[in-house]
Amino acid sequence: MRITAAEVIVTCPGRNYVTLKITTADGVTGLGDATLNGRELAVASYLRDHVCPLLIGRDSAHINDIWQYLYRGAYWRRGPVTMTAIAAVDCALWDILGKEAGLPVHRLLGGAARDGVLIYGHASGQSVDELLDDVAAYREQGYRAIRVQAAIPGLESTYGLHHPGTGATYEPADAAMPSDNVWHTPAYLEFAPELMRAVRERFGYDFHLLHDVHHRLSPLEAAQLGKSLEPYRMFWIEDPTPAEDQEAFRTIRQHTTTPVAVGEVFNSIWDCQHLITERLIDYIRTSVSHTGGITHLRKVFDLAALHGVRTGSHGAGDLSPISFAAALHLDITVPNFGIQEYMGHLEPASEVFKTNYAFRDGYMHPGDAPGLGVEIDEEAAARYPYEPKYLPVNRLRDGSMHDW
Ligand code: CS2
Ligand code: MG
Repeated sequence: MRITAAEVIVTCPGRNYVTLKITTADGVTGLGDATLNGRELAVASYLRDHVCPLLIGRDSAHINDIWQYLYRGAYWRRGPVTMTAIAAVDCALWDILGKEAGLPVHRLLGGAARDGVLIYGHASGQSVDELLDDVAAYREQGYRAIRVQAAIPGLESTYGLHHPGTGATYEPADAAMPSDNVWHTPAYLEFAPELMRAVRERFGYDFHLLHDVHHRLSPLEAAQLGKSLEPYRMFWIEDPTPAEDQEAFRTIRQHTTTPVAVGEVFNSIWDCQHLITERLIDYIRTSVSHTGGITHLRKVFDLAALHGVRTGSHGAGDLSPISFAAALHLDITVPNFGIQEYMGHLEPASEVFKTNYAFRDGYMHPGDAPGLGVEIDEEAAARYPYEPKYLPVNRLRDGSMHDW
């Protein structure tokens, strides 16, 4: 059906989200998540100023042609801003297609290949004891997979810790200007095995244990970490070394059998092609909202399936409920599904985004509402104006820039 409107909604219910709403001549609307943490306004402008005007009058059912038009037509290809904008258009068009067909998107993608989508939650603590209590809380909720992060003794800050009192999730974009964190790798390499040993000693091995290194090690340090964690049978270590140096992962592969996951900072199949075809990783974490939407992410997942790599998509709280819903529709259909991150969303996000997905017995279910199954309350969205927020930066103790 002919596209008659394309609007960008920027709102901050607990954190900033950018949402694209496409409307067709028969009044059907589709939603896409266009949130890029710390660079939200760049994507909002890319959409408002350079994409939305080009959509008016096009056929909303021509998803593939619109994807190619926006990708090839920009001349300046790939990159997080461009591919997040294209992703938002793509997901909104899949949403419309499902609504017009009266079917959930997972049915349009060939239907469910599993009963539910295995998810992992984020346990963290300012101390090992606090972390262990958080793991216990996730186990009691029925989680079958849990990521663990804890404060590193001797470091004043580290990645992935709930801010005390915020409950089951956290938001790393914590200030109107980037806050400075200080990192020291030796302290981390000393602490990580102790942390995993404490988790396994208290809870055993009947749940998946994950950990996010968050880009901070050299390839050889990452190999050392992987080797030191082998006794604790990790489900994966994530982002062990900066992801753009794809060949660096061969060093890790040569030294350890600890599985490796990477990809949340990637935004196209070309970013991860070498890692996948060379089998240098075990899970690809590319997300539906930063990697060109359902149309492109399917291609990444199909390439991964050819090379024994499973999916493990990014699902942090800065990917909106629309993105999470779209991820579930894809996750439940692909043959090489691995796991889906679910960090939850800070309130009052649920005032703005009305969702249909549901958590049962450690698995998520996308639901059977037509399309993606998410609606936006624009009046509620207007009550939460954009707030400038940046992700932290990391420096080493000598003051030199490092990877956050
Ligand atoms: C993290 C994210 O969820 C993860 O695995 O790497 O929390 C990441 O730090 C944020 O999405 C960045 O905005
Ligand atoms: Mg991560």
